[in-house]
Amino acid sequence: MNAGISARLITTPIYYANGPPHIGHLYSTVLADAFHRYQRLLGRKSILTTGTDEHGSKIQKKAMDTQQDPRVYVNHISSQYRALFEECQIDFQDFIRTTDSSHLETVQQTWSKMSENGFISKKQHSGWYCLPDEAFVPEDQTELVNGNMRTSKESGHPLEWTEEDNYTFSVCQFQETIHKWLKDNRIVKPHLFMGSLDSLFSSPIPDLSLSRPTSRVSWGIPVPQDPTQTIYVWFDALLNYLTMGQKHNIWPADVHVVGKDILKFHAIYFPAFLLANDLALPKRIFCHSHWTVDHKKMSKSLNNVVDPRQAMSITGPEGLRYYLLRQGVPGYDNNFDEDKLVHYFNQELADTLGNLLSRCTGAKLNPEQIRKPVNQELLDLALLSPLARKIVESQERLPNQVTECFEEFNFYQGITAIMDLLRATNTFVHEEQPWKMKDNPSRRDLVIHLSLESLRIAGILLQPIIPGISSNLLNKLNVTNRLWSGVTETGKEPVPLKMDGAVLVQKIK
Ligand code: ME8
Repeated sequence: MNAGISARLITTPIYYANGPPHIGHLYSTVLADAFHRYQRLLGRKSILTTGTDEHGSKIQKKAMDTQQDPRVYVNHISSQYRALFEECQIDFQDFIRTTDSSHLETVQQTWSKMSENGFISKKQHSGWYCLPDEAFVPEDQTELVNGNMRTSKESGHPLEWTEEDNYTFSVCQFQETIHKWLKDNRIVKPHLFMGSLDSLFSSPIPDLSLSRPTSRVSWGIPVPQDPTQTIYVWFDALLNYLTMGQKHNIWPADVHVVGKDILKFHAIYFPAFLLANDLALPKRIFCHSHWTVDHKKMSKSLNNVVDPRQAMSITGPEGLRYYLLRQGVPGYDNNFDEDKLVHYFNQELADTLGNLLSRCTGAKLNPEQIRKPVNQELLDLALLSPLARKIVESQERLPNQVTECFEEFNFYQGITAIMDLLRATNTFVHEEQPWKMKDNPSRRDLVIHLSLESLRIAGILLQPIIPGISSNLLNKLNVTNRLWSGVTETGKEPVPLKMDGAVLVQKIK
């Protein structure tokens, strides 16, 4: 695989096909999509992959419980993820399913190579197994609850004692290399998540069991040349990135977006598999926290899981994307709040963005329905009011400011800066009252020009966040160069507006 000169591979986790998608799944995907769209606007080739994780005992059990063939069951769930992502304008180039035959080949080939090179050996393995997390949990990371139930300290899920023959992989031989790589290159972003990993490196990392007896788990990829064993679902799932990398001829990935609950798998086990295969390690692992409800973890047992479709029925998919990226601070847990979803939609998208557009494109104020540059003398900062000066300055500053934020996935900060400019522009229009400037057309033109410039700049910079609304806005403004670099192109000629009569953002009552 070659590291394509400018192509980038951006991935989301692949989601367990054991239930419908919730808001957390959509969040991982929207974060990755916003970053991918931003890359494309920079003029880079970027490939975004997502998909579903369809094997393992958890899914086997779920299919059995609902008396369905596992294949039929995962087909149904996987299609729900795909449909949701399409509806939310996730611009993915590929959707991998771990039941795809090309993926089976990658997994078995990788296994065979690791086995030939002596990295995998068969052993008796015993330990506490956590079915919901699909992982063995070391004794010191377990605790007794209510005197008799052993649970995982990390996830709180119940454990069962398991003794079986399986193939294992020694992770600790790569431990030092991986820790040094993570630290020296600051691979994990935001850096605060390194704390949870550092503690795992403080003692030898236990061997990882890489298979399950087929008698217990049959829904999975068989171990090559040993049909009595099924490949461990996390080995299978993590290699999805390799299947995608090989298919698109890009390696390593530029960024794997993951939730904090699966950071360990991506920052320790996955690199260990890659090292055992002489493959390059990822450039960045972007980790995010979780969405809570009433400040509690979302869980099926608490019956508080937020269904993205319910949220979308209020604001539509663009409103939900906006909310997730506007309120979501990746380093911290965020509380999902329907009132805030509506609030941001109405206050920022409808009142601030939509209102500014309708104000300065109205037939009365802008009878020619054009967007035109103004005389340079008029723009001479000395002639401008303090508020106008502030707007010109922030129009100039904003692109770099937003770039810095988006580079680090701090979409919430970038959006805040864009909204600050739009709000200031609304205030400017309000104070200047251009509709009263019949006798001063050049001043009126200046006010309209600055307002439409704020909208054009905001429209370009908001494309990764709300692609649909931005595209409508830029269509109405008749902006042709929508690339990131085009943001500084004010244009020298008047451009006719293409107002189509439709409201940009309809406020929710
Ligand atoms: O872990 N808030 O799949 P998964 C924010 N198949 N994000 C959340 C969340 C929440 N409350 N709950 C889950 C798996 N997520 C594996 C991944 S990758 C090779 C295999 C996000 O369906 C979080 O990013 O349980 C989590 O990592 C991801 O959903 C997948 O969850």
